Amino acid sequence: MHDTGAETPDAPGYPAEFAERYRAAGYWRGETFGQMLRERAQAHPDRVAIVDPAGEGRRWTYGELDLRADRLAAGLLARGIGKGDRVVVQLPNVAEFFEVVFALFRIGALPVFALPAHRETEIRHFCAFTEAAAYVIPDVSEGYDYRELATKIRAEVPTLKHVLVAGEPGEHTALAEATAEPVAVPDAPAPHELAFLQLSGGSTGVPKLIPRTHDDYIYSLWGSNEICGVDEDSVYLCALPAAHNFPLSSPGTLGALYAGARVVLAPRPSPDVAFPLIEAEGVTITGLVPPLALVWTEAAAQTPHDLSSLQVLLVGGAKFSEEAARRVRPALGCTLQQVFGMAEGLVNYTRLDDPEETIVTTQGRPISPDDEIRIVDDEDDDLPAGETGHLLTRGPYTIRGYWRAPGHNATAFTADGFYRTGDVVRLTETGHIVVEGRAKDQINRGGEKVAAEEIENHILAHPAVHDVAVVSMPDAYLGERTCAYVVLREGAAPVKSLAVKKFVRERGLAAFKVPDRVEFVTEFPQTGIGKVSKKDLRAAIAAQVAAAAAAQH
Ligand code: AMP
Ligand code: DBH
Repeated sequence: MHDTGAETPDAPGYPAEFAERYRAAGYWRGETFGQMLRERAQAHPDRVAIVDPAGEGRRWTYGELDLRADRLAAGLLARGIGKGDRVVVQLPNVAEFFEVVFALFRIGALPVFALPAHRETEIRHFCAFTEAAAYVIPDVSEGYDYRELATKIRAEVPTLKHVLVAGEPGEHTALAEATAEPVAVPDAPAPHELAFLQLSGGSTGVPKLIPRTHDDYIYSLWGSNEICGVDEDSVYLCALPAAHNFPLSSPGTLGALYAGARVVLAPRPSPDVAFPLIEAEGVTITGLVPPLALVWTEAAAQTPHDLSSLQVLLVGGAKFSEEAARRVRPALGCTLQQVFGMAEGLVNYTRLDDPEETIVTTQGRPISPDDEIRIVDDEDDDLPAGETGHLLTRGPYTIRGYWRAPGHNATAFTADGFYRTGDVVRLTETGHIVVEGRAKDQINRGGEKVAAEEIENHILAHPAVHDVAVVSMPDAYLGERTCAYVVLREGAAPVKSLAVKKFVRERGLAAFKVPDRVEFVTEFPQTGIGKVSKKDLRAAIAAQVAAAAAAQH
């Protein structure tokens, strides 16, 4: 009998007393993803689960998804992939994403969720660090051939024995060829065990991995479903990249499948792709990052498509401005739900019946009555009610530590297990959270997180660069963009801004991590104790951006 959470030598689990409490309270239902899909398929085999409009258009029923997951699970087992093995999954919004992750869930192998934008440097790290046994890719997507990337990574990472391709496999193995007649799974995962590793946006040199259990994640799904009104009649449009924690779980595709609802996959989130899908499929709910929510709001005014089925638009991943939030209901005719979440756990929503003022001015309140929220000063002392400070949290679906990161965990969590979110927030009298800023060294580029240190390390590798500091700069569309302040080596030949960007891109990084702007300086402003003052750099670039904008008017 297991009485704790994620019992694994790789990641700190929930202490026994907390695990017991979360079970007794009914948050942890003792379900796994594998069973969950089986039960839905038995209850309503012919109901449509996944709509993938790409290509000839596919509609998989719950029965079909269940069978496909079983067949792929058997094929993976036959290839020697089993419980606890890591499998890096880098798929766009295609039906196979669900076939693959449910097959892995069933055998207890752990998907490592990469984003389609990730390139050589990130994928090499995920595969090497997790000692991945397999890597799952599309053939070509958005003009990029993932098979070539896989060939390179496979040559470099000795544990990586299998590359599975959704589509034309080239020198690798087609997913369709990797299936077998369903078998009984010898050592199926238990609810308290790990289900997958999610990525953190992070603030450190290399991205950290987030270990989530079946029990804790499934709670975040049904908790979200209740708050967002998702039931078996819902139709969820997945417009953001499916692997991201927001569209995966808030309430996302997995929440929708938990409810027995229908998931519609949008290959791209732009209105020209999404609006026809909303009309054709009767989409009731979807989630967007703030820049896309703005684009949709504007496009809705002149679209010929009928969007009247849409009841709820979730917006999160980055701060949604009050002005933009106010425009959602008039433009799209649906209820806005702000969502402030993190792959590490805690998710907050404004409620559907909150007053409009609360919906447009706050980022919501936690899913669970047992989500513990502390707002503290720099010394970890609790602040008086209503004051702005660092958000710490602990609860039934928030991790107690990153995967294989004891050193980092020692500072990322308090001694009693609170996660330091790095967000600076305050609480309203109604208990709603308002995000006021950020203490972590990260740039939030319209929901895509960029860890300053990661980019700084890459730029420092340039032979002409002596020092670098990456900071955010304000941007009307994305909220923030990245600006790299560079000090060149004495006597180095001049380097152009474009050359620095090219250098970063050629190191094989996701495009969203390439600095938007590069400024050359001879020294950095310093803080009192002689560290680089990023605060001053942010103020300087913000002033420059404002002056340039003023000059245009
Ligand atoms: P990650 O830890 O990579 O999953 O990113 C989660 C982070 O995204 C949070 O800690 C916040 O910094 C940011 N974030 C997510 N949603 C919001 C929101 N609605 N408003 C402001 N920041 C947000
Ligand atoms: O930004 C995030 O990581 C995020 C935003 C909204 C998230 O993980 C979530 C909801 O679950």
